[in-house]
Amino acid sequence: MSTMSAKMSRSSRRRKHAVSQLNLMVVGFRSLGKTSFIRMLFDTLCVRKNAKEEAKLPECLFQSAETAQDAETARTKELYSFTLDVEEEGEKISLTLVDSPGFVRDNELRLDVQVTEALRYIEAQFDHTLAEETKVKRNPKAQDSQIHACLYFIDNANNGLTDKDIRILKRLTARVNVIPVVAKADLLTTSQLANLKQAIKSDLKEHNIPVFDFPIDEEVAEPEVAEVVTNVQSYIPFSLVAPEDATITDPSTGEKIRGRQYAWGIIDCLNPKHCDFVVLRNVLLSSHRKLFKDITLEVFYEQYRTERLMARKVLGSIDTYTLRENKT
Ligand SMILES: Nc1nc2c(ncn2[C@@H]2O[C@H](COP(=O)(O)OP(=O)(O)OP(=O)(O)O)[C@@H](O)[C@H]2O)c(=O)[nH]1
Ligand SMILES: [Mg+2]
Repeated sequence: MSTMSAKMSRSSRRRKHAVSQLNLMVVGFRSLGKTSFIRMLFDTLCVRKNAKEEAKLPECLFQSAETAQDAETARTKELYSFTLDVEEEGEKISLTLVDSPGFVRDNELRLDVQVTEALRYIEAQFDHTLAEETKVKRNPKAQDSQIHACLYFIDNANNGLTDKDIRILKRLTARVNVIPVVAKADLLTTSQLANLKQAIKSDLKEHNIPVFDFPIDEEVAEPEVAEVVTNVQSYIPFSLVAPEDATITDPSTGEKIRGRQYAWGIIDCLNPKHCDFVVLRNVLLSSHRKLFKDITLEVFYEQYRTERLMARKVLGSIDTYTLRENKT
């Protein structure tokens, strides 16, 4: 092995052991299962060391949202985030999950304010990077708090995207990688879900909404995973089912599963035949993680940075103009 390649393999080995940061956010209308999704994802994570105890975790992760009288207390009232040190396929990830309050359906003004608040949060993370970049002495250990992917929850009671969805998605897709998901997929039959997915896909296309476009060339995917997930794009929007609190056992194996029970049978939330959770989880944490981060930095952050610098320039020229005006 030449010294050069030895050096490179050493540095790539080091990179492999370096902790990678990943920040995910969920947004959407009220009560679509955003917090339930965060809870389920949290439940399937392999948390390193005693990080589970160390990290300050939000109470809602351990609360039930099942009963009707709990609905009001279970509602997410403000945006919160928490960070976990996890290990996924041998890679260390510092994972931050951001949950946001559901958008209201019946008040357009309030809705716009809520979307602005979500966007402000995303932009505030860009501001952190911008501030760090302009420092004379940069902190090499500066945290990357940028939101790398944002799941947009779509109400399965509609026959596709509503005008409000379209308006919100247009604003979000200008700032972040948006991944559309259909929550509570258990409430739909197989053909209803297929029709809804198709309707959402054509609405996205018709209105030119640039949600995250999964590359057809699936080189980014791990080889063994690629067998299962040949074309991630075809899954969009991902269907999700969150488990209920009750203990559910698979009648065929007698094992405890994360699922939902009905009079006619059970759903296993981790079964790829029942919903797309496992596929989406793999896309987020493994196969497309780096791509989400690269696009965030190279496209969304760059765009934001340019806008900010332009705005500053304009403000600056106004300042010199007024100064000159005042002098004369
Ligand atoms: N049938 C079904 N119900 C679900 C599913 N996921 C969540 N729920 C239920 O839907 C209700 C709302 O769930 P949450 O996770 O609190 O929804 P949310 O989007 O966080 O709500 P807000 O924070 O108010 O916006 C709860 O009663 C959940 O039990 C699902 O996959 N299927
Ligand atoms: Mg919530």
